[in-house]
Amino acid sequence: MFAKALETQFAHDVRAGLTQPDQKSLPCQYLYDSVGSALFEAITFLPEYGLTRADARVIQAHAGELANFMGSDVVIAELGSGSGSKTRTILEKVSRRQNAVYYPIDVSQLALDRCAQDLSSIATVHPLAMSYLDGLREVSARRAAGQRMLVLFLGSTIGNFEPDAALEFVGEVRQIMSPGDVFLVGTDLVKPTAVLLDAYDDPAGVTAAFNLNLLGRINREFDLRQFAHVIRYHEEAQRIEMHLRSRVYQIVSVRRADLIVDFAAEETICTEACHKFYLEQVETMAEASGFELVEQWVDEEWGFSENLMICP
Ligand code: AVI
Repeated sequence: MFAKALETQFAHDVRAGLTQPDQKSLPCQYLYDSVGSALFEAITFLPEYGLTRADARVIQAHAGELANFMGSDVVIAELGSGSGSKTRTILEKVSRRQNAVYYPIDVSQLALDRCAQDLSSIATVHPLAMSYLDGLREVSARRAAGQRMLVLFLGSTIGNFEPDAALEFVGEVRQIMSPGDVFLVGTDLVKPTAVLLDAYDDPAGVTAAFNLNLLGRINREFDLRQFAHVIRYHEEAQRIEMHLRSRVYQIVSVRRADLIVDFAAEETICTEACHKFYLEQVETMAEASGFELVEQWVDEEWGFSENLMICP
């Protein structure tokens, strides 16, 4: 039932995105099928893409402080767990004080299975195959009276939301949380354009493969050689965009979405927007959503911050 609902949603989103009159687009969450997730993991090892290593450094440096701040009766929820390697450091510190209870929340059962396998030696893992907000409601409902919740949203996934949607999302998270609960949000910071262009258009072509795989996953009738990976940086919007540019005029039939779509030569599909932040903007977002920002732990080497927000 869950798989069928996801397939219906997928077909709907593909049809809606590819029939937009001005700029065709596809939701970036669909980049992460099993091939896409493996390619993303490879991206995190690229010398040009420092974001994930910066995130891990910040967490490594401050996990002890975070565990002390949370005290000894805490449940941990993570929105989009990925491979869970950064979370391991936090769980290790928490497990020195209590049995660590961890709820990874993800729509990908594959990611959840891996995460549970990797982390079950240090925490009691309860994977939730749900949307972020439904999963968080579930964790909040399941916790015992007086237990604090630590919600992790690492890796700057918040940057893949449009700014209004990010604000709305943080506000919705706040509504589910209670006084004393903590939200730890990772944000990639604004940095020189040349660094960003290399990070999202690496010379080995791994990001290009990650981007092109989206079309392959939608429909094997896409000829991936007829599309090119393109990166655009919008300085004012503080946003890197990934596009797929059609090399020629072409018509493609997308059966899963009950759609026949044509692409002009040079026309692009926008597949992802990655917003970069200034520290003050994160503070404004936290406060506008009803959180109090208590810490911003910064990795100066790459330009990344983990932002600790508490529910007053
Ligand atoms: C998952 N997300 C934070 C990555 C980013 O940098 O916005 C996704 C990514 N896209 C291309 N490279 C990495």
